[in-house]
Amino acid sequence: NTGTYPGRKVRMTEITAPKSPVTAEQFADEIREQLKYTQNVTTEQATPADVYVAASKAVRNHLADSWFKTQADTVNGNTKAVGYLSAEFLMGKQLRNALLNAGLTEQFDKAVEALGFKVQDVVDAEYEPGLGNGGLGRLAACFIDSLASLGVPAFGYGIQYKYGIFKQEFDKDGKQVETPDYWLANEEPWGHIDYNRDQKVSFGGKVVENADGTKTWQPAWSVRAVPVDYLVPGYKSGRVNTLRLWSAKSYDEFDLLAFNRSEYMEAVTPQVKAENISKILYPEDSTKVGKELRLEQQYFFVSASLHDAIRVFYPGQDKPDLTTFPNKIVFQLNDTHPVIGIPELMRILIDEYGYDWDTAWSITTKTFNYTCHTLLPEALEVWPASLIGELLPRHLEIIEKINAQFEDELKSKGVDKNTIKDMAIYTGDAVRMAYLATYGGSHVNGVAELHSQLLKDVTLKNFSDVYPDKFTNVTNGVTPRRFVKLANPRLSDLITEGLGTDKWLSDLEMLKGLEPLAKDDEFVKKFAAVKKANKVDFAAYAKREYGFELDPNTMFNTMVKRLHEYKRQSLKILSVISTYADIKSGKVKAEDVTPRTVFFGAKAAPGYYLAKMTIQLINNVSRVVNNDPDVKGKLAVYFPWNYNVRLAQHLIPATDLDEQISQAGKEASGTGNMKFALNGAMTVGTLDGANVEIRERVGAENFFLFGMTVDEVEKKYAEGYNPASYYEADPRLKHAIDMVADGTFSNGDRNAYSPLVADWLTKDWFMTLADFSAYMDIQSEIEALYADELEWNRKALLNVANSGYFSSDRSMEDYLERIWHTAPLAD
Ligand code: OX2
Repeated sequence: NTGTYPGRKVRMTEITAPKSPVTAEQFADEIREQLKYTQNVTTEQATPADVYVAASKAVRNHLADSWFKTQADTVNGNTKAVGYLSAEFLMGKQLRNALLNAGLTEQFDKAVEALGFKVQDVVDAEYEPGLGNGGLGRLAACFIDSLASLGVPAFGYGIQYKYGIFKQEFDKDGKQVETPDYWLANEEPWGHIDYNRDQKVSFGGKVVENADGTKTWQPAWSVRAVPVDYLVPGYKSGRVNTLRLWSAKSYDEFDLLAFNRSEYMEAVTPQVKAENISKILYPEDSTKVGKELRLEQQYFFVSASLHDAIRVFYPGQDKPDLTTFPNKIVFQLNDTHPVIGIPELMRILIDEYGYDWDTAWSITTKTFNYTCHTLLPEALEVWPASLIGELLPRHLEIIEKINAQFEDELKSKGVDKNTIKDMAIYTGDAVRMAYLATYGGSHVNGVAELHSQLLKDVTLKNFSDVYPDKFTNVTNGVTPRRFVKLANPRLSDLITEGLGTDKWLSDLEMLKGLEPLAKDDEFVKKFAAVKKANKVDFAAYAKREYGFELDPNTMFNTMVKRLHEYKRQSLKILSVISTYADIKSGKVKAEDVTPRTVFFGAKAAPGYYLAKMTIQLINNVSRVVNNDPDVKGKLAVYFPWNYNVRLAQHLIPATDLDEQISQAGKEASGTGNMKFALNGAMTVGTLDGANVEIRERVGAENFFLFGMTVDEVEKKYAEGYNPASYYEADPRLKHAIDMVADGTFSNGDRNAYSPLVADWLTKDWFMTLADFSAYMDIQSEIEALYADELEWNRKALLNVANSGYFSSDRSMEDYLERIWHTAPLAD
């Protein structure tokens, strides 16, 4: 039962999960037992939330043996493990995924009914953990799912934040309001807190030089890092990996003196400070944050994880031979957030285990690799040296020494003085984490072809000139288990029917087999019926969750992603305003309008002023448009608040047209674009990020391309960009912006959006105005095709058939081959 990926070296062993590990009756008994002995309620007393916890624990028990076996094989086998260091893991709900991978889906459904509950109520009782901001965090979750499914031994290492990404609400004026996401308010059955495998993480203090020339760091304070383990079950691989999220606890260092002076609050200050470290996820996404607490978080989880890996791979050894460390585990640095791991491993090797500098450096550089997720210079972390010096004085010394060694190396390679200065890891004032990661690791990768190319040509050009072999690309991917099978069961069934097997779920390139079926009108009609049914479902969901009244007979047109100027939600909302104006004024005849429902989903960083104003504008356009009888049935705009993984799983399968309209050269990859294509949406997009590769694969004729290219954008910056000239030149654009300025969407208040309008007309850094006309023009093409239902669906089906490449299984295989040089465990 062994499958291979076409054209790939890595073989995937498919262990079919036991068909029926238990019957539905047995599983019902297991739930009853959990209710009785761990929940301590009778079945009669139980609520859906109790049943959710009980069922979750029962599933977890089913995975326990595979988990132990995987751990043992990871340590004893000859296969190097992967450590995925990430400040974010945006896991989404766990129950359905665990059931799928444990082969217990049907048993669960039947058992819950037999116990007298509704499956939906039980599943809804799960609260989604929001331990990530967006694409970067969700990517980490897809990657660990794929590693487990491929049977590659791996650890995800991160932080168990007490508060995840904020909950988004809108106030009566349509403004974003952030409320805390205390996701641990109720029992959380998935994480197992393991007090006996804690690690001590220290901060501050000073470094003293010993008589023999060695250094001793005398820290000022310490935190206890306690691991919380989550199971990461593979799909039909028989493997269960570990996601280890660290939680900060204080040591019992109670200041008795302060207490005796009856200064109770002061006495507990160290505890409060310690536990603050894992209190909250920074709600920033590819934007700059430079906060002391954030550096504490980074060091906290990275230091604990490195020590944990040594504990796991050299059990009980006081003097392990750590020159073998890079053969045991390879660490991937997910963006710059964990890069402090490089000086930390140096410190561990030199100060804790007594290795000399060169040996330590050789081990360290073999151990780490770095993935960059951005091109925005402001999103590459730079830490003030003073802050590192205060918090991690020994690390600052090590960084200085790394930098000195780096400069020598560059000199010896004949790099000129000015370039060496530009490349400094340590400038004297600051530490550039991306440069440290590039020099201190074996490989650097971008997350899509175009992005990796731009990293080499622009962002890290000097580095790629000196170290060309370090640079590679791995295009992102998404897990088909969560984003097709769980999110879109109807489409999954149709795919299985079309291919005659469900093996595509672990070999997604098999979707190619659907291509001939795009010529079969009957199959295309079935495909269209799936989309229609999903839209009807989503309308019911949106009614229940948000009170929206949606018309599933309209085109569902979606733009969901973090709110950022570069992603250009502005472009979309200006086009909606323009369409609204045209329908209302009768410029477009009612019978010529393609009825459309436009969805936005987006959180803005709490301190991001223009992004928050854009949210307010969208909400107010929604209010005006949806209440205007002149456009009723033709145009509607909805902004379901608090976009998260759960909403994604409902909305993506119901979408006809997906928006990927960032300014070319700004979106590193995008992963939503992949999810939409795999679920049979058509894309309107620019040549940016992974859009480029999606279009290449699905075919230019099956993708709505518009807008400037990277080169054209660069040229325009160089010439001097004047947004006002576009405003003057396109009357549609002028009218739309004037409506924002004249109070149409602010009850007559002409000042409500003036900062946004002023930015558009005078700055418009991401050239929304310059791409507006092209964007409006492509909409006519889109509407023409949409009018031909069969042709539209044929093309949408071709998107599905040709998107198999965008499986995160394939991404993982690329990492294995190009970066990690490891393989799945033998059985
Ligand atoms: C995001 C990128 O913006 C997005 O393009 C990419 O698809 C995703 O990471 C996964 O690679 N923070 N979030 C990102 O980059 C940073 C920095």
